[in-house]
Amino acid sequence: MSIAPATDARKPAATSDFLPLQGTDYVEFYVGNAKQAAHYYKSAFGFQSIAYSGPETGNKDKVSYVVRQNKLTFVFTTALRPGHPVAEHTNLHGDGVKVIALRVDDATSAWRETTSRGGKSCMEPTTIADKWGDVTLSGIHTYGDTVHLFIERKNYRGAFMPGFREWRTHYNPASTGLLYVDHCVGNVGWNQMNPWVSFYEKVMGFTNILSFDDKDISTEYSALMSKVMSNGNGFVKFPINEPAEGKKKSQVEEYLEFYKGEGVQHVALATADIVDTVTQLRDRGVEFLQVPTSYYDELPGRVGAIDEDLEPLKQLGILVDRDEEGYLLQIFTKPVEDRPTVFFEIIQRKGAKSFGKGNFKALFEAIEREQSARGNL
Ligand code: TYF
Ligand code: FE
Repeated sequence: MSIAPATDARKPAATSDFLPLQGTDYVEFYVGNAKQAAHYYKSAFGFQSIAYSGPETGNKDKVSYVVRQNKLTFVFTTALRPGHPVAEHTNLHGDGVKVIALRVDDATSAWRETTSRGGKSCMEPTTIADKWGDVTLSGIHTYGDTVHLFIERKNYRGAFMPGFREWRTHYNPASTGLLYVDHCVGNVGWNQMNPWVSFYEKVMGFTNILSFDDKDISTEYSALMSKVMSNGNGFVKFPINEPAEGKKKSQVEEYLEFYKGEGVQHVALATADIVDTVTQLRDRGVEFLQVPTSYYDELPGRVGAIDEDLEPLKQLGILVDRDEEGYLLQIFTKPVEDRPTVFFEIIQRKGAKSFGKGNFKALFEAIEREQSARGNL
């Protein structure tokens, strides 16, 4: 692992930041059945109903449900007809992340700055309006069929954005304490990590804040390389993984095979109380990767004193890692689709800005056990 000295997430964005980002506005999933997906995320993850778009709101070809928990907004979209681009997307990829939407002050400037640096447009700046105000959107392509939309909301007062109506229901399961997107990880093809690192540097002005090479990760375990890209203020972080040659088939290769290309591998969701959050998620049926209990025998020696009691961490399978600035607690769900593709990480940072390198061995062995059970190792 190497930590590049240039970027400090606490520093204000440099004046030269040509793409100031306020954070993740929403993550949109293209799915086979948005009604059921929204229900799953409400029931299992504790999201609340926010907005709906479909035939009743004048959208004849597709349906979208918007759910929210604190600053975390997910959109689930499905096609109503075969041949629709959303249907083509789910036919090829299965359920997956289509849009990582980023909040900006000026979506027109974001589009101009990124496309003039080589970003491929997927949406020219477009302003949509209703009686609650207007929202300007623009966007560029990133890896695979994934896109980044730039969302300028100014003082829009509606439920989500024009085209959506408020979604009210009596079914409102309690929050599980999920707060915001900590990072979104992309899996890219062989030798594609560095080209995508350059894309985030040149087109979006991000910097490479951490790197994991195959020697960090691949000696005995599922081989991959990873570089973490961050925007200037550190609110948006995109690790990029590529497979590496190892003794076994890389988990990244398994993903690429089943997703039929590059795409989002995991979305890390922040919590301020991981023991409580994971207890609730588990009670609602979310399945997590498990590490051997020996992991907890070695933990005190590896990370030293932490605020949390060891026993609940062990009961729940929560992992801990320390860096120069503090420590973090994290846990990974199993893939949330039948294809072994997208999964979630639940993360609580206590000062640490790293990504849990000390957990890679235990984590990747747990992933390998799942891969092996699927016959894909
Ligand atoms: O985002 C990260 O870098 C950590 C670790 O396939 C990680 O969550 C890296 C690769 C991977 C699973 C987790
Ligand atoms: Fe992660």
